[in-house]
Amino acid sequence: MAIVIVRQDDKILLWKKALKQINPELQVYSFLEDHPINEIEVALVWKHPAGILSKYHNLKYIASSGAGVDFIFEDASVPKHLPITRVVDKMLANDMSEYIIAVIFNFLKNLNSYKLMQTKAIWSSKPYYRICDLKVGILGLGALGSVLAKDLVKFGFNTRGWSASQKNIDGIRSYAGKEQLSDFLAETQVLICLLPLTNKTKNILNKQLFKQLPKGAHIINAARGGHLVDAELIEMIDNGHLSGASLDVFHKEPLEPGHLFWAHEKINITPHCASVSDTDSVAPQIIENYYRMKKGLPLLYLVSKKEGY
Ligand code: NDP
Ligand code: OXD
Repeated sequence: MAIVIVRQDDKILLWKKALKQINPELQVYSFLEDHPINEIEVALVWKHPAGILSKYHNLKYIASSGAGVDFIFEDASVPKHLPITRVVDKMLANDMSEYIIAVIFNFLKNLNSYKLMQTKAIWSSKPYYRICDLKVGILGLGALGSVLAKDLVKFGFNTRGWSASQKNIDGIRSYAGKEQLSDFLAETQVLICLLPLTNKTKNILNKQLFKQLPKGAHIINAARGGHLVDAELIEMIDNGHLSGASLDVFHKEPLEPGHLFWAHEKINITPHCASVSDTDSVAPQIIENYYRMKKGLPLLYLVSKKEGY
């Protein structure tokens, strides 16, 4: 009766410590140490090596240690019958909101342009936006997008959101489904992507979508690199339709050294750090689900296999 942590970064010990702190009796193993394969019932994963999970024959479910689960669906060897859970966490949502708000203010006040001008010793001021001038649109009003939407409203931004189903959030104009996407885009000057990466949302940030935004719009992608068609973003910035983009996520991470995004003056890059699961904040829900599984109760934050999120 044990949990195995499978990830390829340096956070395994941190997760182990956070879980053991709640229940020191719990058997928690790193996949890198000697561990009883047949006793493993839960795999707590983040970008695990493909193929590895099929060796745990007594697995009851797979827990993503992040909000996203696309990397689990991408591993064709993951047994199809296993439930998948994901992280829904207040701190994760607040961190994302703070990140996006910082990026929006950067855009509003041209801070990146000034940083660039500083490197060339250029003294020249630019017109700036005010909060009241700007219409902000969020693709995805889920655990993260809905918190961001409420925070943007508190700041006074004119805010709209697009999701699969209609939402009722105070101060937000809600658009739903493919039929309402064009209306949502028509006035959105800052477009934020917080969608899960699924068959339906892959490559959604493409030329055809960008063309429907007003001239000068800014793109923020903090969801997944697979949402964006990189070459079409560059084309639409270079032809002047878009003013620029702020990207936290990429097709291949780390972003490859020669990628055109690195040197593009109108593209801001952060290294997939918008919001990162805090082990102490998230560990209680991992343990809660472990007990639920033991008691045969429904798991929290189950992913829909059909929808892929
Ligand atoms: P949720 O599943 O809670 O929300 C997803 C939202 O997207 C929902 O509102 C859903 O609509 C909407 N949606 C899904 N598919 C479609 C579609 N085809 N058309 C329209 N709307 C759609 O996810 P989270 O908010 O928790 O996370 C979103 C993503 O953010 C994660 O999947 C992950 O990729 C990324 N992320 C990035 C981080 C970073 O550091 N850069 C950190 C954490 C997450 P409905 O509500 O109607 O179902
Ligand atoms: C997540 C992420 O999905 O960090 O949680 O990207």
